[in-house]
Amino acid sequence: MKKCLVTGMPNVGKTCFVINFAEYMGVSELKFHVKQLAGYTSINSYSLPEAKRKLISVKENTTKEVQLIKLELPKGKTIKELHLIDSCGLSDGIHPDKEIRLAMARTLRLIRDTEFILHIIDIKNINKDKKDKDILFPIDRLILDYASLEKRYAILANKMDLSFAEMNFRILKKNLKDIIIIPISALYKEGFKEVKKMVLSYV
Ligand SMILES: Nc1nc2c(ncn2[C@@H]2O[C@H](COP(=O)(O)OP(=O)(O)O)[C@@H](O)[C@H]2O)c(=O)[nH]1
Ligand SMILES: [Mg+2]
Repeated sequence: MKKCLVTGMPNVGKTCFVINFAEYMGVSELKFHVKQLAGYTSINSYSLPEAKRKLISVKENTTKEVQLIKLELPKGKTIKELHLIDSCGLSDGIHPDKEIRLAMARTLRLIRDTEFILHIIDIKNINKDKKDKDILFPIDRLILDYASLEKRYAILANKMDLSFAEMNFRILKKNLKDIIIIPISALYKEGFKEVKKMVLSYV
């Protein structure tokens, strides 16, 4: 069994990606395995519409737990299991809420301990006045600097359905030439074929 961490800043669409990608891969009932602070794991089951309604939100830091979905992927004649992990987004500075600070610390540990990282970036979050890696927000740059050297790593440039996204995507590609960047819309399940290909090459 292999693990894949979906990470990035708050509100970039991590949870939306995890739920819709699981749906794309044929899952009809979502079973989120949630690590409880007491040490045990509980299972929260949702129908797809229910998961979307309850877990995806415009509010920052909606996801505080580490929640994972077990995906079964057909590869040749065998079935491979992949744990797709969703967790609290990382933001700048020291968050005033202790619960969120602890959740972010858990995400940092996951980044350190997981071999395969899908880094979701909101295509809005690009600083067009800068060059190279500096076009990313500082947190995104830190994740990229660490994970792209140490891990199997790709950026998923999300929210490509938005109007200015194409232009920002071209700028992103031009400035990060050595990085695998897949344009997606987690909301509309676009670009998932490419992601599936990458995931299958890993499991
Ligand atoms: N337009 C657009 N909005 C998206 C997309 N993916 C996620 N969102 C929205 O972004 C917000 C944050 O999504 P969520 O998955 O909760 O983000 P998370 O904090 O990274 O887990 C929600 O309002 C989603 O509907 C996308 O591909 N396109
Ligand atoms: Mg979330």
